[in-house]
Amino acid sequence: MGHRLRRSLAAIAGLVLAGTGLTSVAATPAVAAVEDCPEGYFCVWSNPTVTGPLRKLNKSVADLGSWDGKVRSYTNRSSYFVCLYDEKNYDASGGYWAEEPAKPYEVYYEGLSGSTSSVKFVRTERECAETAYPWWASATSPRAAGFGDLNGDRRADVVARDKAGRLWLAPGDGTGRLIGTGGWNAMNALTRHGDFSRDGREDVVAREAATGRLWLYPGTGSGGLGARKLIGKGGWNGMNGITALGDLTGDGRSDLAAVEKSTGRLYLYPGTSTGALGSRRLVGTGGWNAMNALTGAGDVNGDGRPDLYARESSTGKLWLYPGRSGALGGRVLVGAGGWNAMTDLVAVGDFSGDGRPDLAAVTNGRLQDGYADSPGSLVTYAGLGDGRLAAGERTDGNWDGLGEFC
Ligand SMILES: [Ca+2]
Ligand SMILES: [Ca+2]
Ligand SMILES: [Ca+2]
Ligand SMILES: [Ca+2]
Repeated sequence: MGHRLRRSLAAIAGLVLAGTGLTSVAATPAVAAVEDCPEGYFCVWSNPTVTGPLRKLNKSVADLGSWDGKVRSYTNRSSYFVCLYDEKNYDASGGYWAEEPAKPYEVYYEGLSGSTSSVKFVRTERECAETAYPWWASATSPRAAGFGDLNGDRRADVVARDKAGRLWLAPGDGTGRLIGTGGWNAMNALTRHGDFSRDGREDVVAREAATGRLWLYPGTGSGGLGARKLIGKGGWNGMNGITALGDLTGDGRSDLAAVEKSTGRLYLYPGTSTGALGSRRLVGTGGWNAMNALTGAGDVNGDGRPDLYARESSTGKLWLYPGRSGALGGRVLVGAGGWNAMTDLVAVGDFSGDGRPDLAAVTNGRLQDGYADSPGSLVTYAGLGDGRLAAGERTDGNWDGLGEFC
């Protein structure tokens, strides 16, 4: 990666910025040059003090041409991350720098010699060197699981929210497709498990942070999402661990579970024929605040009822709560510890291709297996059919720099 130093304009110019009402020093030529960069642009200068020839950019340039290696200082007034590559054609292998959006009064130096050969505008930092979506592979399951598959091809799909608030479908062949163009950062819970709208297609449920409302985004059956429908008028900010978990009540409709923060009680919200949620019922009398992750992994023990995995925050243990008729049975330990090293637990059905539901997790960089792990590694756990999981396999290391998964 090219060596670059970050300096605020005030630091290099020794000034209080114009427009703050505190200006007491006349602008120097350097300040005038920075202010020549219009809002919405990424500007580069050929001198290291924001002076000399200026080039204004508002779109990616694969080859800077006469400016190749000449960029000595720059500022970003665009709303994009700007990737500065040492190689042409956005080749990250030679090193790059990702500049944050909208830092209009910060100026950056390239050191004694410029090294930038190409510049790319992207929405999220990870796109400087990676795809916007995570790399996800899933095998075709011998039978439809009834969940985890948004496009009906019997391959488990992952939905990923990126840092820019877009939603991506990763259908299991290593590709990704945009299914939500923006605004998803307004949601602070995402979950999906089967069909709520009664059309046989899997749906997504999301909680809106500002209002505590719960929204149903009906799946189109081809991987996309249709117009949303309100299924919870408010109060959902009082709940933790909102988890679609499948049909626990046995009426063929997918249900939702959530923990009431004030009491630690686990409630089941049964799906109904209208797509709305029915009256909640108590399925866990207390203590559920001790859990910091819930996931509805499907029928992992093969008795026909959907089950729930929960992670205990104080111990990092993973517990299985087997589904009963409209209730949960006594818990069984399936992970003796270490699960706090995971940011996300992703349960999207069978992705190993043996018909048994599996579990995936994304590391958060905490200690794992006795050594510090890097954040953003995907670890997959094949379901054994009796609720237990095979040892985790590290599958891909590029699940970092993303938001939530479901
Ligand atoms: Ca699929
Ligand atoms: Ca549906
Ligand atoms: Ca079960
Ligand atoms: Ca499997």
